[in-house]
Amino acid sequence: MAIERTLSIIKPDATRRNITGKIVDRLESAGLRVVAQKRLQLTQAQAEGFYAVHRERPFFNDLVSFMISGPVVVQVLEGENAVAKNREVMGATNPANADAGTIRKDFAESIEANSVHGSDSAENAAIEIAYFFAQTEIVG
Ligand code: RTP
Ligand code: MG
Repeated sequence: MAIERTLSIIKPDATRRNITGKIVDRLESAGLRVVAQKRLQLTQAQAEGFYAVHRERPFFNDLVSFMISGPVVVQVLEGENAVAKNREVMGATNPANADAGTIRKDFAESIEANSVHGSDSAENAAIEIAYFFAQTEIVG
């Protein structure tokens, strides 16, 4: 199996509730390793750039406002099939549809304030990792 890297973001609803450690525990317990991590207050421009693919979606402005409403923790996760593994541990976008035992089922507040982001493909993971991290900041 391929060792991959993926970008994870612990969103402002989770930093606000002081549950970043609980979320990292779920990721590590699933076999994902945190090989880079920093806490950031995103600017509007950073959040808009990160979510540029959603620019035309009706929820775009609300999403950007939410993502700059407090600190986030951005992480690079490494492990076997890290992209799919992380998505599995996160659960469905809407916590109402998320499987039992997933991060979003257990911690998300709503479809928007859903506690975590995870890259949706290996290709996007590479782009998203480079958006936040220099190579020298990633220590595997
Ligand atoms: P993410 O990108 O954050 O990992 O989440 P995702 O792939 O499961 O969901 P995506 O469709 O990429 O949407 C990105 C984020 O936008 C917010 N959202 N709000 N109000 C709404 O209907 C709505 N739909 C999506 C969520 O924060 C979602 O994670
Ligand atoms: Mg997405």
